Amino acid sequence: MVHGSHAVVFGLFGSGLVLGVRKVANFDELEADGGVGSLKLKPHTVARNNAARNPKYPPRAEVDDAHVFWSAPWRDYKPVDFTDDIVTKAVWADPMTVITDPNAEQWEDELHRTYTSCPGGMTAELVGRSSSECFSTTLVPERSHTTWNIPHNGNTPLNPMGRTGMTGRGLLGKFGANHAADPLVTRFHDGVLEIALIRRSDGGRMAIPGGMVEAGDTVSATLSKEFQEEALRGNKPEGMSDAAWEARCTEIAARIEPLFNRGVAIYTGYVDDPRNTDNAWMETAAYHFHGEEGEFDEVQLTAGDDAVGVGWVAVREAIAPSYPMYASHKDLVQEMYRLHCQSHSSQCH
Ligand code: RP5
Repeated sequence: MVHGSHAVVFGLFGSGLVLGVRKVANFDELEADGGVGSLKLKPHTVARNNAARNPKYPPRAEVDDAHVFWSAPWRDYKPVDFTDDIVTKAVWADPMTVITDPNAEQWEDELHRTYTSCPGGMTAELVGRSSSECFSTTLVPERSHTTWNIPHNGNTPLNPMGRTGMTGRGLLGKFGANHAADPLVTRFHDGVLEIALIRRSDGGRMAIPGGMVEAGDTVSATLSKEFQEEALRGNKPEGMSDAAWEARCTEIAARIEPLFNRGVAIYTGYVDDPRNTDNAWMETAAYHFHGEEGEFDEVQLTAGDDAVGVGWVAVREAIAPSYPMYASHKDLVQEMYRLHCQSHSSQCH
């Protein structure tokens, strides 16, 4: 059974915005091959790395390894405060009342804010252990009324993975966990196991074509939508009309749709995203979709030279140490490869 197959559902309920969790029926029947939660835990490093920061972010305060965890006292910690203007104005972002008003309606429903990270926060003892010991496979509330399940500073959530050198929300809309979905789409093509990757515009690293779970969407819908939007649709062949390309994309989408109901869960939980701050962080649900029946043979993502934004990349190349990938994406690809090779050893050489 798939563990952790869940949908994050946002919607208007009564007077307030609520977030609920429910099983995605068509994922429940699937074999996960024991995959979720077997990554090794490590404290965030990308989010503390000023050299790899998001182009819109100012430099953060330096945080050394010994001071990452909240359990390590640091009286002189002076994080840089940064929330991008776009976040303070956006309708998709939290209003400030979430942290200024302990009785803000956003906190009233105990399912409003959920997370999948370590209860009580990451500690040094957990480093190197299996992520299943830390990340829960179901979403739990960050706070139920006055009881917090994560570190917090007054009414403000604190990053369960510890200090990042920055307070505020940066470019993230939600205080606390911001939920994403990452589709790892592979094919075995000309004797090579390949994965669909995009080049991100915010820093140029290669990445899984994932995206935020938006209001009203489920994880499963987001996985398919993001693959189509980020990897497929941007590939219109030169000279093809918009209408012809739209028809082609619709035809491909219909062909691959069944595949997106047969995902293998790779990981759910915290990701080491460069946008993370002390008060807002990314979590993801990563699923693997392998085109076993040649579903992607004809899906020509423009070949992966440096100038393009998307391509089929050999998995072995993507997991090489020298291949720069975004956030925790190399870990996710490595875990997918490990699991896939258990059942498809002839594709892994
Ligand atoms: C990463 O950010 C997730 O793993 C996901 O790939 C991505 C979602 O953010 P956007 O691509 O929507 O910016 O942490």
